[in-house]
Amino acid sequence: MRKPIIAGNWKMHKTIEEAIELVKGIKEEANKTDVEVVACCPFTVLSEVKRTITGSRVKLGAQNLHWEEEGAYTGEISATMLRNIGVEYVIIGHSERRQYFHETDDTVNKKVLKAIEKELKPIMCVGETLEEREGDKTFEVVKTQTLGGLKDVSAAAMKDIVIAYEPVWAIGTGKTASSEDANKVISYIREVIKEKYDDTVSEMVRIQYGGSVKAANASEIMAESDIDGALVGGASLDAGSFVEIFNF
Ligand code: G2H
Repeated sequence: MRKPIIAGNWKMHKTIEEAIELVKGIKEEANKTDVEVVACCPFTVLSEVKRTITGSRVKLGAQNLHWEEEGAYTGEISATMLRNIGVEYVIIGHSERRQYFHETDDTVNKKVLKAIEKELKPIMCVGETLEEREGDKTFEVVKTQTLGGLKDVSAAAMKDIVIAYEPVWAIGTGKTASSEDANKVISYIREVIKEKYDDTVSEMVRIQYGGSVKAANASEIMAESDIDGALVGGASLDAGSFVEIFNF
């Protein structure tokens, strides 16, 4: 049995005051559910959010990290720094990072390996663009991204890895993949994991769907057999809507 995991990806939103208000609005409800609830916040609010969620079941997540231990990397944040302030999850390779900050399967892989080494749990994102989907390349793209990101990742480490399938054309656009289509791609990712590892790993790994998830479509998405959770952007910025989503 895979435990459902609903993660909010706040992206570049929320001041400290706004962040505290948001997590105060979700933590009590999060304590009543068996669903794993994660808030992936901007670096600047992580400490305050950590303070606010302490004693609740909400887990703390970041949205990026650098793969080096430390050094002259102006503007970057290391895995050790994230662990130091109590971060448990970290989003890696979100399509916005691939698109605007030139992240590749190779850099995603370096980040995943460093996160594992430092006992952070990666939420590794994969997904095709509209052009790739229309060119019938969806399966090929998600396979390449999944295997590229998981290069040299051991079977044992897979228990702490979450994969997020986010079709790029569905992100922030209001368009959602139909839940059946999303389930088909996610089942395929599970097949890819099975080929690389084995049945046990493939049955254990949690795979989320992301892309315009909201209260109105969460239950339908979560009802699919291979979908174990959601990575939620816009709809995680409001406590009421995020609570409705994780109470799908
Ligand atoms: C996809 C998603 C969260 P949204 O990026 O990662 O954002 O729900 O706004 O489409």
